[in-house]
Amino acid sequence: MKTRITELLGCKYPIIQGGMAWIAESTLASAVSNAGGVGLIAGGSAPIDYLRDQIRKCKELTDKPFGVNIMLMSPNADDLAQLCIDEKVAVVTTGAGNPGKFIPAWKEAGIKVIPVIPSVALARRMEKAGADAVVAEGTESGGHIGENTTMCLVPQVVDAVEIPVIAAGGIADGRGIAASFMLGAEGVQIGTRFLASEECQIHPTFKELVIKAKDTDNVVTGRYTGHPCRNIKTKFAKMLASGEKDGSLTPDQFEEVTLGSLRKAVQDGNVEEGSFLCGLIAGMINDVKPCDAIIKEIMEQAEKLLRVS
Ligand code: TUI
Repeated sequence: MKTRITELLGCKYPIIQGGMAWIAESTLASAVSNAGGVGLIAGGSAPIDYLRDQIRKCKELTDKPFGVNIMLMSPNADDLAQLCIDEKVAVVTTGAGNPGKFIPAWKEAGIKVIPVIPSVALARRMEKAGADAVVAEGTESGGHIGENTTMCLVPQVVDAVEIPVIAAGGIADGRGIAASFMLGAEGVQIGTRFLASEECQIHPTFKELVIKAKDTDNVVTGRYTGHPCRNIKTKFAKMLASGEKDGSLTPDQFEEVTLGSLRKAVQDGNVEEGSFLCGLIAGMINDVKPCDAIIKEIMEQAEKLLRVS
């Protein structure tokens, strides 16, 4: 299945992995790239030495293209952005902000730049700033989200820009890819499905929560802080949601109790104090498989539906 995205990135399949903060590291990224997609390592708010180490490990684990996600709210985003240039990373995606100021230097270094955007206005700005493609991310995604849905956002972004569009949010099987292509996307970004992969290094409790999640086991917290995040509906997430609703948690208190909660979920599987960021499609995910089996299954289904093979 050739699209402008497979051509741009030099990959077999038009699938990029979500740049999940605290989660996406070299084992997962290299497994996705080796399976024909494009794996990503999350910069998150990691120390620069950690990210450098992960990039170098990934280079040892795959000779296929892979990328780095820069989370723009990170206090050290400037340093991580420069590291991508120094390490000659093939692809950079960005999240949680406007990467405009970094784009000229990334382009000059030959990096393919793909901002993740939640709106048409930002897609247009990114195209003007020189982005190679955009990920149009619907509110079905896990983690930090915008308000528009994948179904509504993707065709509007496709109509607004000339550069290729990658759909994200709620895509975990071949039907999701086929639907995205019908909306005009030329690739998909998949995050939540890879949480339940063998190569994903999250705590086993996190994988179990993903697999057990039903369609309704999901909640958005933190809208009043300006950083809404989609999570699995654990007791902790329910407490945050009700505290936000009834005013018993101020935004400052919310920030305080969620400080470090991503690490507690990912590394410790701590359901009392961890934030298990996860997309709405988790209800459809029922097993843990290797990344190559996940991608093979998804692509076979998509190709059948799209009748390209
Ligand atoms: O970035 C994500 N998902 C994320 S980042 C993350 S780590 C985090 N930790 C604590 C608080 C917040 C985040 C977990 N999940 N997805 C891409 C994404 N980008 N979604 C929404 C946006 C976005 C929002 C506003 C992109 C640009 C933007 O622009 C604002 C502006 O400056 O114009």
